Amino acid sequence: MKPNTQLQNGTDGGPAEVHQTTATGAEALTTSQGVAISDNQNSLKAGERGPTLLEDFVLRDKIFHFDHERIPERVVHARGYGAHGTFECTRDLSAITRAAPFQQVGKLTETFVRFSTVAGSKGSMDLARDVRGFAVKFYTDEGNWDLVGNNIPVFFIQDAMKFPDLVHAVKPEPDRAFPQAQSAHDTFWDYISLTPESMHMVMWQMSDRTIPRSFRTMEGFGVHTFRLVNAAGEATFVKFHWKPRQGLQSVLWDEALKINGADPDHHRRDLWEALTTGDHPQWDLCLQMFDQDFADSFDFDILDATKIIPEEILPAEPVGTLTLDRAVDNFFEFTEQVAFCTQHVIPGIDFTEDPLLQGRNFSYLDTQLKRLGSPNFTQLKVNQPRGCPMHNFQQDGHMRRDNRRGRINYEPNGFEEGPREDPLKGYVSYAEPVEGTKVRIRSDSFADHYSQARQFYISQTAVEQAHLRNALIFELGRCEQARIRRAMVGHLRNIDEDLAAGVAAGLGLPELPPPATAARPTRQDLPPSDALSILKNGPESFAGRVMGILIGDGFDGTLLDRLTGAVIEVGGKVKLVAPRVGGAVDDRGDLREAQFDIQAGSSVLFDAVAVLVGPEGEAALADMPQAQGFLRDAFAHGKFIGHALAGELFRTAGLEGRADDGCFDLGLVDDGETVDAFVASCARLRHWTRKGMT
Ligand code: HDE
Repeated sequence: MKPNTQLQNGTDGGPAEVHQTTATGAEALTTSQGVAISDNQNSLKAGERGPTLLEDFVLRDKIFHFDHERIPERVVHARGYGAHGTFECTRDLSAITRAAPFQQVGKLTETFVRFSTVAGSKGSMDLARDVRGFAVKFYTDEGNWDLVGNNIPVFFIQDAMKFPDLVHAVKPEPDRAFPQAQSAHDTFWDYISLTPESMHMVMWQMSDRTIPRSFRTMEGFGVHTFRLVNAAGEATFVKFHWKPRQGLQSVLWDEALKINGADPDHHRRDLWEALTTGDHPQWDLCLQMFDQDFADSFDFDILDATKIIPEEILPAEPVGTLTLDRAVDNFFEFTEQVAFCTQHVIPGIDFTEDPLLQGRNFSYLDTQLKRLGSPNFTQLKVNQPRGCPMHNFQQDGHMRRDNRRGRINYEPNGFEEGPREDPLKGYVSYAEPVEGTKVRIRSDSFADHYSQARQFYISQTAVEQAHLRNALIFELGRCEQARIRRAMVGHLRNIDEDLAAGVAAGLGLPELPPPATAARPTRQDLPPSDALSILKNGPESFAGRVMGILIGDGFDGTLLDRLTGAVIEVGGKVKLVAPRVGGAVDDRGDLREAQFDIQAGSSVLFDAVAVLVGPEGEAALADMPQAQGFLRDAFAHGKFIGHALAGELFRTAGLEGRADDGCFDLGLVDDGETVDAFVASCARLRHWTRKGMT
C-alpha cells in the first residue's frame, strides 16, 4: 500500500516536519532518513530462500542503530532509577544565601532525582547490601544546581586520591569477574582493613541503612560541608540532609536475599508504582548551618567527609520539601542520560576545601564526557537548564544541536552582538583567603578514625546492633583469607569490645586479635544520637506500605473488603496473592482476581500479610509448599499477620501454637475491631518482640 505523505514547511532553516500516515491512518514506520518502510519483518533477499542483499538499506539502518544503542555505564552508581519532582521552599533563606530556590517561601523549583546503588553494574539486583546514591538536580532560575549525595552522611575515604582503589577493591575481582554488586569478598575487606579512616562508614554500611525497604524510606545527605553565600558575600557552612516524610525503613538481610530472587527490580518497581498511583513521596530538605567558631569547637575537622555533626548538637532545620511527582516516560532519555556534576553550583552555593569534594569536582565532568560522548551533553533535555536559557559562544563538537546563528562567536566583540558577562548577577566564588606550602599530606585534624564509629554503634537499638554484628559476620565470613578477618576484628576492638567479641565468636576466631594501631584513642564520652537509628525514626502509619493478602477458595469476601478498606484508609495498598493468578472464589461465589500467583507472590515483597481462606480452600492451600513458605517467612521476618481459617496452614508451615500477639485472628469477631487493631499495629512494621527476632 502506498503511504500517504504530507509535507510541512520547516522554520529557521530547521528540519521540515514530515507526517507520513498509512492507509489506516496510523503513523508510518520510517527509516532514520524518513523513508517509509513497506515490510518490517523480512530482509531483502535474492530469491525467497536466497542470500540477503547488501543493498538492503532498511535492514542496515535498523541493525546499525541497534548495534550502537548502549553507552558506557557509570563506573559507579550504574544501576539507578530516576523521577521528576518539585522542590518547594518553606523558609526564606535570603539573608544567608542568594541561592535561587531559597529566596522566597512557596517558591517552586523543578528537580530531577536519581537513586542508585554503587557497586553493581546496570543489571544488578536492587537489594544488594550497598550505599545508595541520592542525586538531585535543581533546575533553578539561576542555573542548574546538582546536590549529588548518598543515603549515608559519611564516606569511606577522606581524600579523592584513594577513590579509584576503593572502587577497584569493591567491584568484582579482576581475574574472576565476581562477585557482582557485593562487598562480601576478600579484596574489599583487605582494602578496608588497611584503611582505618573507613571505620565510621563501615558501621553505617553494615547497618540496615544499606538494605533500605524502598528509595522512599531512606534519608539523603550531601556528605561534605558546603558553603552558603549571601548577597553581601558572607558565608555560612552547611550540611544538607533529606528526611523522608515516609519514615525510615529497611528490610532484614534474609529478606534482601530473597527479594533479589523474587523481584530484582524491587526498588524501581516500588518507586514506579508509587509515582503512577499518585502516592508521591516527599523529603524535607534540612540544613545544619554553622560558622567558623562553631566549626573550631570540634576536635574533628568539618572538611573531613568521614565525620558528622550530631543533630543533637546542631539541629537540621527544614527549609523546603521535595515531592517526586512524575515517573520518567523514557528511562534512557532521562535516567541514563542525566549528568550530575558536583561542580554544577549556582550563585549562593559554594564549595569547601574538603579534599574529597575537590576531587569529585574534577571527576564528574570528566566522566560525563566519557559516558555521554560529547561536551554537548549539556544540550540533552534532562541536562538543559530550564529556569534560564544557556547563552554562550561554545560551538560545534559531536552532536551539537544549536549553534548560535550569525557572524559573531566570540566575546568581547565590537558588533554589540551576543551575551556579556554580568559582574552583578554572575557567579562569584567566596573570597576565601588561601595560603600554604605545596604538600601531599593528610591534615592531623583528620586523624580520629574510631570515635564517631563508636558513637554510631552505641546509638543503635539492640536489634540494630545485632543486625550490624551479623552483617559483619556474614561479610567477613565470605573472605577466604583469615588474616583479613582478624585485621577487621582488630579495628572493631577500637570501636566497641562487645561488638568485636561478638563478631570474633561468630567467625569462630580462636582468640581475639590485638586492637589495630590507632592514630588517636577512641573517645568513650561521645553520647548516643537518636537521629542515627532507623528504628527510632520509623513511620507513623502504614501509609505507603503494602499488605499482601493470600486468599484461598471460600474466603470471607466481606472480611477481605473490610481489611482492604482499612489499609487504604491509612494510605496503604493491598495486593492479592492466590494459588492461581486468575484468583480465588470467595464465600459468595465471586472470583477475586489476584496480582500474584503464589509462586511469584512471596511474602518478602510485602510489609505485612494476611491469609484468608475458607473451608473449601483450606486443605489445598495448606498443602502448597509456597503457601507454607509465604507464612513461615512472614512469621520469621517479624511481620504482623492477619488470618482467618488459616489454622491448617499454620500447622503445615510448622507454626502451630506459635501465633503470638503480632498475629491477629480476623475471623473471630465480626465487628471490624480486630481488623482495625491489626492495621494499626502494622504501622510498627515489625513485631520485634517475636521470639527469634533479635
Ligand atoms: Fe561519586 N561518582 N565519586 N560520590 N557519585 C560518580 O559520576 C567520585 C562520592 C555519587 O545518579 C561518577 O556520573 C569520586 C561521594 C552519586 O548519576 C564518578 C569520588 C558521594 C553518583 C564519581 C566520589 C558520591 C556518583 C560515576 C571521591 C556522596 C551517581 C558516574 C572523590 C556524597 C549520580 C558519574 C547519578 C557518581 C566519582 C565519592 C555520590 C566516577 C572521584 C562522597 C550519587 O564521576
